[in-house]
Amino acid sequence: MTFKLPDLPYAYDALKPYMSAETLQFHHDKHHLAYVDNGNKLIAGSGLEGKSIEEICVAAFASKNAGLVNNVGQHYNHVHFWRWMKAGGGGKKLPGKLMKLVDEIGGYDKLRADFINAGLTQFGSGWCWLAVRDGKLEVTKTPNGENPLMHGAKPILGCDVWEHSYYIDYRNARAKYLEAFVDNLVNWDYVEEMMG
Ligand code: MN3
Repeated sequence: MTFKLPDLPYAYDALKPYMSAETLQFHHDKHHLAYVDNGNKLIAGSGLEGKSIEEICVAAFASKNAGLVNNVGQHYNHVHFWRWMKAGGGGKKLPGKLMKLVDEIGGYDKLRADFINAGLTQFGSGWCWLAVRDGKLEVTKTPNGENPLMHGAKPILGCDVWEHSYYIDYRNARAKYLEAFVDNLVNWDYVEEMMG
């Protein structure tokens, strides 16, 4: 497959004041584009060209192909990251099917605390996640371009904790960025849609 940079599903300034147009211009137009371009170079001749992006993530991780893990992994992660946010999102009003699974792991307040803590304790770059494994939710974190697909689970929400995602708006205050993401940006309808 040929990877393509998707358009943002909203205007560059749609997420302010929680995420600025400048952050989205650099993050989407430059960082994500680089993963797309590098992914297309690395996939050529790899034998994985005909696979889905999910299958490529799993196969690249299993074969310890770090270039593909990081570039195709980041492409997958960012395609969804843009859609995991919306203006006026966040907070505890979750759609019913999702809320039911959240209640099974201790409720919204615990999920919020666990998710933020996962992002805070990911040393260096990476992601914190809400994923589904065997019908149950779990909160995890991964380094660099890895994602839960590579660890046998289905990601339904992820937050990018690489500094390029927050340094323009929050400088070194990763906790403030994570709180703003959960409280003001998450598109819970898309999270539920990812449950399939
Ligand atoms: Mn990023």
